[in-house]
Amino acid sequence: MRDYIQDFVQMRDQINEDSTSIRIVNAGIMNSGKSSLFNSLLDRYEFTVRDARETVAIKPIEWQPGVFLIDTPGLEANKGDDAEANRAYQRANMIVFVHKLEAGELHQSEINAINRLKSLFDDPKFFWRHFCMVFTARESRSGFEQIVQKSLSDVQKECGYSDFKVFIVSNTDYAEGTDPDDPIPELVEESEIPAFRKFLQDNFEIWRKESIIIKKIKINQARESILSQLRIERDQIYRNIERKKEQIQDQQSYFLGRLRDVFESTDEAWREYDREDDELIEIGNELEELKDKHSREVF
Ligand SMILES: Nc1nc2c(ncn2[C@@H]2O[C@H](COP(=O)(O)OP(=O)(O)OP(=O)(O)O)[C@@H](O)[C@H]2O)c(=O)[nH]1
Ligand SMILES: [Mg+2]
Repeated sequence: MRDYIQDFVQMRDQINEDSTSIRIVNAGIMNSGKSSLFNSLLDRYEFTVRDARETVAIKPIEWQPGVFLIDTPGLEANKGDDAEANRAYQRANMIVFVHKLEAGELHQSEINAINRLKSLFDDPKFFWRHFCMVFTARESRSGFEQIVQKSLSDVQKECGYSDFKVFIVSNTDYAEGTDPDDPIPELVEESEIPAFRKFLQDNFEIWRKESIIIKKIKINQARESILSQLRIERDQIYRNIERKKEQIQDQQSYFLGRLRDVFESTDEAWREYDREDDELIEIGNELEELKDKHSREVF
């Protein structure tokens, strides 16, 4: 039998841990600038950046006390569900979907990926409240507004919502603007990284409060789920006991029947024996009489 108490303790600890930390998780196809975006937030080179498929494992880094940035590998169009990444998205306080403007509008595979992320949540409203989009490489396209507009209208059409926060950033401008040898504050501002960072920071308090409510709901859900499994197991045990009882009763009545048969046939044998006994006495008597008669006749 499973150790349900152990399961519950594990679930409760996980929920408690979730409620005490804030997790910001990025998502997007490979090479979209996910790791670069988180490095910009951190103001340091923490996540490896390369112009090829680079991030292969989920990597959390503490950005501020209790606030984690979780860098994920690129979503692949034809890849099946990745359990680890899915768990990270389900536990996220904010999912940051990253798209690089150099690639033009959102690709169908990215729209599908957003729908897949949405399907990880029971409540679509909850999902959209914890979703935002960041377009990177702002400096690479002069007409980026149209690309963003078209992308958002596609998301609206295919995913059913587009009223989430959108940032159009440049990681390269930010890096250039924050060069300690030659800082360019205007370039930093233009990169929209500070605005994105402020948006996240402004939400910390809200997410912390929300986490307390979610924690209560989740602990209740965990309790209910463990209880319902326990009830199922208890009913199964009762059914097994009933089945065993029936089997024992069947066996008992079978043996009692057999015993009755044996007793009856023994009684019959005794009666037969008694009858034979009477006959024997009779024959004995007859013999004695004959013997008497015979001896009288002879002498
Ligand atoms: N021009 C420009 N290039 C960028 C920007 N952000 C990222 N890049 C470049 O895009 C390439 C990929 O960046 P990454 O941050 O590694 O992208 P990723 O999404 O983490 O990639 P994977 O980990 O492979 O999924 C690198 O060459 C970056 O320098 C940006 O804002 N502007
Ligand atoms: Mg990466």
